[in-house]
Amino acid sequence: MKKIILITGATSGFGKAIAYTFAAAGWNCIITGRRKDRLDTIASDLEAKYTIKVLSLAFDVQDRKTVTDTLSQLPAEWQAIDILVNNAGLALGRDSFENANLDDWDTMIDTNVKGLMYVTKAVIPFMISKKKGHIINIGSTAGKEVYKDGNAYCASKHAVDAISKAMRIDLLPHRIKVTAIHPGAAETEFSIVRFKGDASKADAVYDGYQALQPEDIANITLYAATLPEHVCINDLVVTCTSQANSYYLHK
Ligand code: NDP
Ligand code: 8X3
Repeated sequence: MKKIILITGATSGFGKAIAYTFAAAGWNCIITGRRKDRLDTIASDLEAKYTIKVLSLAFDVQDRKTVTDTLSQLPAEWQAIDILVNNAGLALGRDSFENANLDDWDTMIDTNVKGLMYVTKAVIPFMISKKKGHIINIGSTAGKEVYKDGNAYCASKHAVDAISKAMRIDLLPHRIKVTAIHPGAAETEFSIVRFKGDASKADAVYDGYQALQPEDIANITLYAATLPEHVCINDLVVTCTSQANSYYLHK
């Protein structure tokens, strides 16, 4: 029987690369995100390229009721989820605390923290009934060190780090593995979203060095997901070779 992975934020960046990498490895994929058109295109492409099935579910992870209703009513053949990748997330703005926008703060915390918790809470019952499962949370180097003007984004990713530790303890009796992967700078749509469509600001983030690519994180996710049953990578910080941590990037 094919294994099932559920990936949030699969319309772009890491999530999309994770979907392609797992599909190529023969996993059935549940892909989610808000942009239904992108989900539909990706689903058709994956099913055409690989001998797998794809279920696409368009929802906003911030919407607690929709998340809960959609996931608790998954078709029976999709309920035996082996891996949940909590990847949906974003940064909005890069402003000093006193200048930052409260709506941006709300969106980051509602998406990166509360959304991750809503999705996980809805998926855990399926894993508990199987007495196994694996939750992979995409954190960030921003969840390890706070950098200037990172305020709420860094806080949200520190929360992902803490929530991952909490899940690992609480879910231990249910044999659910919890892995947190914390990437550094990676070339995705992240910066164009953060800078609200300003392509020159977004491009400048990746100028002068070779940043991580989505496939790098997808391959690492597949590695973490396919270790023997008794082995769990708990916490993994991954940067490109030019980056040491949130502060030191050699251009
Ligand atoms: P992208 O912008 O390329 O992808 C973000 C994904 O999240 C999209 O698929 C988007 O889908 C989804 N998403 C955002 N908000 C919501 C929402 N409210 N509900 C549902 N889905 C949502 O960026 P990345 O691939 O880089 O980001 C993925 C994760 O990696 C994020 O958690 C980010 O914080 C983290 N990260 C990124 C790094 C980087 O440098 N790129 C480094 C470290 C961590 P849609 O818009 O269709 O809803
Ligand atoms: C994304 C990496 O350094 O822009 O999480 O916060 S950073």
